[in-house]
Amino acid sequence: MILITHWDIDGIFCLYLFYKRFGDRFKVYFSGPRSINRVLSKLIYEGKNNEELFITDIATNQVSLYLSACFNGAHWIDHHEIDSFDVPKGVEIFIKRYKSAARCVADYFNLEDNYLDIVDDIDSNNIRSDLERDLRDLVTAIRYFNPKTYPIYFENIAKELNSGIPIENIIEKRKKILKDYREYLKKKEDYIILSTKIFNLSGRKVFIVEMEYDIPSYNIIEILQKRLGGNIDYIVILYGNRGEIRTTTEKNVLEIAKCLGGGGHRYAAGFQYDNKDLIVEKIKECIEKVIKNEEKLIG
Ligand SMILES: [Mn+2]
Repeated sequence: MILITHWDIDGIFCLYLFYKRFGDRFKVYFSGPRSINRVLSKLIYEGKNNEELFITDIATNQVSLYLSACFNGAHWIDHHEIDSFDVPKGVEIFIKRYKSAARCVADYFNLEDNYLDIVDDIDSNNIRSDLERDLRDLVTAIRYFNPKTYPIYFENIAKELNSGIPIENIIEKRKKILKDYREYLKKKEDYIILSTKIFNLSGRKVFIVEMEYDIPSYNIIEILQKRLGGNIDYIVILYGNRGEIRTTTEKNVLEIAKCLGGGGHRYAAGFQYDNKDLIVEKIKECIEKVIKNEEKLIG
């Protein structure tokens, strides 16, 4: 059996639930929506497709569904909204609109778990405690400082969770890397502020941040809120060839992402782009268009 899970906190908790359900009788790989096709192709090329496959917390695309059909049964357990796809024979899709994929996994296998609320909070960007923030930033820090070897760290965290070690101890053991990451963020604060353009579009506050560094949107938003204060209706963060859209006022950002050819969730969406020179204008156009449509609906 093979599990491919997302390389974030939700993906790690999915892995933990698989350990809980199956012990360690399976091989795990980490991937994401932009690398899933490559990972599946590689596994098929290496002849590993005679195994049963589970994929968690990674949004499907049509090609990935076809690739997963080459395995000895494939199961997608996820919470990302998808368009209607052609689902090939032997492929099962289990998608529920929960806040985390971990909750979908728990539902799928009928497991109870005390950590699901924490994962829901973190994955839906609704951090409610220092513990949740530490856990989120720890996972980011591990990937940032260990871009090649992070799977070993993530597997160990999931195994420690499964052996009953409290989450506080799991974080405490790795507090050095968390501290280093927070110091790194502190040094980048001024850069982030200087990279932010502020607009008022149809009465809504819009921040567009052009980033040279791969700092996650949640860290950027916390820095912007701390330094500039207040809520932000739309935050668009540009990473060179892809953008992330977020809101701190529960605006629907999915429609804006769709207007830019992307997708995601209502409060967290993304898109890709080629032309750096045109993208800011295009984003502004899409935001204006979406606001106009919303106002039309309200009447
Ligand atoms: Mn997720």
